[in-house]
Amino acid sequence: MKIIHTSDWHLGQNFYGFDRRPDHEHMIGALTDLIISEKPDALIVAGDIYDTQTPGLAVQKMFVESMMALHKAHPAMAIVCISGNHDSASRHEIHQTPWSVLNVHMLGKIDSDSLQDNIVQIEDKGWIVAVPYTNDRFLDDEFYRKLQETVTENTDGLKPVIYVGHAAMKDCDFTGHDILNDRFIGGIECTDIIELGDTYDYIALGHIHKAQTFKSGRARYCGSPLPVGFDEVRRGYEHGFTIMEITAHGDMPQIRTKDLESIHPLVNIPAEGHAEWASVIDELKNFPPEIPAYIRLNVLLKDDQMLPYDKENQIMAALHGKQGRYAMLNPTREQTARTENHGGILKSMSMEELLKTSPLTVLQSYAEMEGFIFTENHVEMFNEVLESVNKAENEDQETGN
Ligand SMILES: [Mn+2]
Repeated sequence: MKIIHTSDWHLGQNFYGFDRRPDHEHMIGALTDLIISEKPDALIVAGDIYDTQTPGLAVQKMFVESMMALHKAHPAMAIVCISGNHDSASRHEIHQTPWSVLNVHMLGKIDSDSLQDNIVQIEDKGWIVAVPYTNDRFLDDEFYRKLQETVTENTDGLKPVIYVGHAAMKDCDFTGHDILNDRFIGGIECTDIIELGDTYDYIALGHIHKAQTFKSGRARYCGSPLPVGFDEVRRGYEHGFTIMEITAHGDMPQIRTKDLESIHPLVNIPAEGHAEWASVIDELKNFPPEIPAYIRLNVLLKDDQMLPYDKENQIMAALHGKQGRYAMLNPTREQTARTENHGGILKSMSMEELLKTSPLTVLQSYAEMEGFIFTENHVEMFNEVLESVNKAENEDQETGN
């Protein structure tokens, strides 16, 4: 079985007032070409099709036309498309019936009582188990065990079984996602991939925009084909599509990637960290005129320095005659920048590392990132609170509560 794995298109994204439609059309064009040359048995779209739960009509039309183009590129190919946290699960399933005629499977929900409905058979090749994003608490150990049982009952044990999901997995590289502000982080919305069980030969994931393979090569986030934000172009972030091939149940999946070059690259000035206003404007003046980039300016402010009152004019003058477009200013106080490395440690931490870090260190890093200075007094107060929390917990355990 050969599949192309993609996710996190975020169609209709309002990007600092710019219309990303040309970027999305270019992405769909590249995917169409890839399907024509690879002729996969299935295309997997692992959630976050749209950027919002109520996409505009023109965006919905673009989605329908895109899916038709992808289908026509190789009509024998099945398409399995699940909803993500950005999509509306109900809206996702509205046209499920007509789509199914074209071997396009739109799955927005999963029901414990009819799990077999989410198992898509790829004729003579294998199965795809489609699990859309859900924040329902019923997705506990029992759910995955029940799902595995249903999969075993409905498959032959010879052909490969692929799991498709849209979820945050523990111990992944969350670079580009604001882990301290995103609700799903911190263990609350994180799934331990072990819970899924060993039935699946390849776990095709969406949600995390940084492409990465884990679980000894059996699980992969394909990543967003286009950078969705300016933090997704730093530190070796790659964007594109994943091609996976596997012959029999138990085989190792063979994974390849196809890079996608965005027609409007996202550019940070400076490329890493922050720089003072004059130096940022200089770099902007020297920016190659022929690159139609969206640009973020990362400005460092010292002491009580303010941004210049005519900043917009200076930016426009620096960009004069260039194809690059100014998207946003990202200023930071020196205090924050100086301690950014501290917060940076937190940002690049795996979930495992984060859980091993002392609560005080986590709080201090967070406070410093927010520009709040932690004094000895605060440390003392925090330790007092922590002590009483620990004490209460111990007492609970002793009394069996
Ligand atoms: Mn996403």
